Amino acid sequence: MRVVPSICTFCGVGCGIGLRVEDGRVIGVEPQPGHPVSQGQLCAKGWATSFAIDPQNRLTNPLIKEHGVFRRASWDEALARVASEFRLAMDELGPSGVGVISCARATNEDNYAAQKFARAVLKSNNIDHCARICHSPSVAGLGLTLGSGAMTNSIADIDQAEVILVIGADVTENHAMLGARMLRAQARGACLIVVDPRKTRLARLADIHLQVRLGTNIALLNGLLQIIFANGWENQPFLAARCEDVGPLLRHLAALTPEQTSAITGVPEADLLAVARRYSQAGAALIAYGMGITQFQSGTNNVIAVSNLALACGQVGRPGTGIAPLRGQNNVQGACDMGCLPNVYPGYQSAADPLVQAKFAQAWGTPMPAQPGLTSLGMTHAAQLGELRALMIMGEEPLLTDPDQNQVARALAALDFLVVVELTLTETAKCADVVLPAAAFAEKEGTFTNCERRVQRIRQAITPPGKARSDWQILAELAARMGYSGMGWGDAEAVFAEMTSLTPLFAAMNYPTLEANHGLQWPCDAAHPQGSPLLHGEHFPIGRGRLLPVSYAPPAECPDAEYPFFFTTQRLHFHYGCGSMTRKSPLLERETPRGLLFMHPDDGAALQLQDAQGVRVSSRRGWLETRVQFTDDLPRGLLSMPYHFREAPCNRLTNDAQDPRTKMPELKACAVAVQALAPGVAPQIQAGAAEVNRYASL
Ligand SMILES: Nc1nc2c(c(=O)[nH]1)N[C@H]1C(S)=C(S)[C@@H](COP(=O)(O)OP(=O)(O)OC[C@H]3O[C@@H](n4cnc5c(=O)[nH]c(N)nc54)[C@H](O)[C@@H]3O)O[C@H]1N2
Ligand SMILES: Nc1nc2c(c(=O)[nH]1)N[C@H]1C(S)=C(S)[C@@H](COP(=O)(O)OP(=O)(O)OC[C@H]3O[C@@H](n4cnc5c(=O)[nH]c(N)nc54)[C@H](O)[C@@H]3O)O[C@H]1N2
Ligand code: SF4
Ligand SMILES: [Mo]
Repeated sequence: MRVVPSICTFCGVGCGIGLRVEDGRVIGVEPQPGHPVSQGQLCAKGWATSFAIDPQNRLTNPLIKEHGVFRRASWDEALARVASEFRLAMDELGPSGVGVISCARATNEDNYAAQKFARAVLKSNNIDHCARICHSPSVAGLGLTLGSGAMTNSIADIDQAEVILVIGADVTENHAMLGARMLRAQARGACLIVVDPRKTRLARLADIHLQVRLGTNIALLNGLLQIIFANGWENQPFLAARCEDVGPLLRHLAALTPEQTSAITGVPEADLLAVARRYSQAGAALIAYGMGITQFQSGTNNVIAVSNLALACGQVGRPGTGIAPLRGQNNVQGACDMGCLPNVYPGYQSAADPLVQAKFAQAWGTPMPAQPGLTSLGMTHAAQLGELRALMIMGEEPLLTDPDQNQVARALAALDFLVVVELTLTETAKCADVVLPAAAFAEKEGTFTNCERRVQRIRQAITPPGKARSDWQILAELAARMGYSGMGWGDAEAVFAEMTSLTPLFAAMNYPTLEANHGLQWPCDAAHPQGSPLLHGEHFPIGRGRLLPVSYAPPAECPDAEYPFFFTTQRLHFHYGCGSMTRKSPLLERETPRGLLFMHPDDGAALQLQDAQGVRVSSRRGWLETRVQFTDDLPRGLLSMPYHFREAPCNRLTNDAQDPRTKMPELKACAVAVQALAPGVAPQIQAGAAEVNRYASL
């Protein structure tokens, strides 16, 4: 048995793992001793990796759909078909008629190739990925206020914080190693504050839990700031030296009172006062936040409100302080950094800037698109209008994970051509015309960038199953067939080297230095050859920090007589995303029953429901059936579902009302009605759960 060092393929913490390899198979996983992030530990998902990538659960051949049925095809035939369909769409509609959705689970090298393919071959800025529905408001909001959308400090700063303020993140479940580290910090004396409408595990263990009403983040954060300024607790020297004029924000807050804040948020005034004092007066306080901040139509403003609080108290730019957007996917930071966004090239170089276009046109030997690109949901809408004809989806499952499933299904059906590059035959892949088998992380070389901007090496431990190939290899081959020779890299290292040569943020990185250091944190350039664990120590990339006034606005859809419950969505520790990987593990499947609706027992009693009874849940967009589970984690009137279960797809219900700046949909709030199924009647299964492995033989 060999043990090959790598990085976990699930969440953005980026734990160091060892892949145990025997007879060409990954038979198990162990924690990497001495890894700076995971410190020799892993969560249940990390331990279960071998099931997720097992050849038995994988696509091994290109597939072409004929008369509604998939058949095996050679790479030659499948790629020829993809190339000709993209050509056809481009001939008819030009570059705006085609697009690529990239993959935050794949490597930086794969993502660099995806955006290069979109821009250099398809001549289109229609390139996006799941950050759109995850942390796009962080990229935009912190970009506006600080000049950089990434985590300002490092994970290790948790150990130095006196106060840890967690807003809208369920850290012990979703960033388990960080949750554990926060609890260790609390045990050594740090004050832990959690702001969440649910009593999460961390909220129950916290020193203070502010159980805010759903969607009232801005009211709460503005209210805390008002109390801070009213008591003179702001950091005057920091404001004077490091920030732009605070006047407009002060005037904006002047009319607020703690009574009003308490009335809107449901948080007692005494708790508001305690949190305002603790956070502002701490020697070092850090804020960590997640989807409870970003997944609203007010997402960008929520992020700005977080940033206002941190800047006003000067809790940025020192050890133990900072703003930590807890990036979700193992490589979502990287997919953003690589420019898999319609508005930026690698390293956030603006796609609208003619100088940047000229730079890449010269480097890549072909003109660059000047027309702005579409976001992922923009592509969904364009497809429905017949304005987008051919789409490549590389490692995403929008049919389960995008809002308003019925609308997504209509959009995919309206396309002339869909190609999906995947590890398994997901629900989205089943809709495709061509499916291409991708190599999983253990089967390729490359890098992942975790939530603290740490670029880490992953190593090939085994060969890909069947004919599967790395995403970048597939894209390079396709580019060549479409007449572009600028992607003929020999290996992943060559892709990385090209990227660093064009991206100042990564200028001093290369594979040997990454390997020697357990990865390096960007910016990593001549001035910072060892990387940058701490950002904004002296100044912000935009010079002075900006405090921007933002106002509370309720979610787009609130409960009413027809749909009387507020509905939100969440994650569970034992499953990941669409479940296409974690649900392959019998150990993880055993931990969590299929599809659930969480409800306060008193709401259940009012509806005369029994625990575990079948219910039909409906919203203005669709309905589903599942089982109810009573829990006092939730307040009365608020229901919640996890989004991992294809047989109970909560995104049939969710609303795609969007943040005007980033097009982030409001995945965390909509209104639903609940109807009991007769006792003993099993919920209707939405998508054949028994199909999980039906296509394995293909
Ligand atoms: N086990 C597991 N881990 C994961 C993932 C997974 O699928 N499974 N996915 C990964 C990904 S992609 C991501 S982005 C991260 C996400 O990690 P988190 O950000 O922790 O994700 P969620 O559980 O969706 O939502 C977080 C919290 O927001 C709260 N919330 C809802 N509305 C509000 C509100 O109005 N205000 C406040 N303050 N809070 C609110 C919810 O109650 C919930 O506890 O997790 C990553 N890690
Ligand atoms: N209601 C609701 N909906 C949500 C959320 C929510 O909180 N509530 N959260 C949203 C968030 S934050 C996110 S990030 C999205 C996530 O949405 P998705 O990105 O669609 O979810 P994943 O389950 O991570 O799907 C990724 C797919 O990538 C494949 N994959 C893994 N590695 C590779 C690789 O190397 N190459 C290729 N080609 N494929 C690979 C896996 O097999 C898997 O099927 O969901 C969003 N949807
Ligand atoms: S905390 Fe995240 S990175 Fe670490 S083992 Fe768990 S899923 Fe993997
Ligand atoms: Mo995410």
